[in-house]
Amino acid sequence: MITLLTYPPAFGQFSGSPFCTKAAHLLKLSGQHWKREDTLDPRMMPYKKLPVIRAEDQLIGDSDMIRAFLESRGAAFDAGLSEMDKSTSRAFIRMAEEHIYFHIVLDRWGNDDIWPKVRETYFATIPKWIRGVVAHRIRKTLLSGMMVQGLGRFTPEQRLARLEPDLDAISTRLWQNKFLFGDRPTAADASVGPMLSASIASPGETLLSSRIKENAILMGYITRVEDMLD
Ligand SMILES: N[C@@H](CCC(=O)N[C@@H](CS)C(=O)NCC(=O)O)C(=O)O
Repeated sequence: MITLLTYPPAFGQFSGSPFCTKAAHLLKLSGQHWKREDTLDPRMMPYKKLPVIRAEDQLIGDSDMIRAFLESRGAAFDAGLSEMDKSTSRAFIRMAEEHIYFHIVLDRWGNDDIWPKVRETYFATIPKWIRGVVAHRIRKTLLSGMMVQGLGRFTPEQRLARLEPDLDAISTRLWQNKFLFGDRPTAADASVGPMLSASIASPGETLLSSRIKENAILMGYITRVEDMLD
């Protein structure tokens, strides 16, 4: 039995972290037996991040490495895809995880209206008298990381303009398909679906969440991917 070490559910999602939700999708698609174990503290984990899986006393961190581990056990997430589609899949995964994800971070941690709700959810187990100080310190570190990454320097309007082509690219693939590469989910859906779900699940309206909610194709896709974890 594989154990997925994950952040707990938040904002109606499998986890407050779309990467943990991605790992849950990969596990489900792999057909392996698995269970979840929730934690809020990644400090003892490989790379000090979640998701992590525990399999036969081995800890495997990072969702890409989790994917590789499951593939080494026979999972074929992209079975039937052409080499051309596999290369596009790679690019879609990177777009979701290395671009859309950081907009979610900024929407949750950088938006002064949304932040208080995020703080009270993510840091709920920290005693109230110290919660504000701890959360503020982590928020400051994270937002300075976003300045280094670059997206933290843009206005919400400029950020939406950068997201539009990504959302168009995803919608285009879904125009005639239930999932990104046809009628059945593949590895790209395990990454793109949770990033879109997390984008609309942040506790408050943002330009990104409104933009996605206006798009019936994206909303239908989000529901289909979320349903896979039922
Ligand atoms: N590249 C990693 C990203 C995982 C990640 O960024 N996890 C975040 C939550 S969404 C985390 O655990 N952050 C804790 C920290 O940075 O201290 C993956 O694919 O698993």
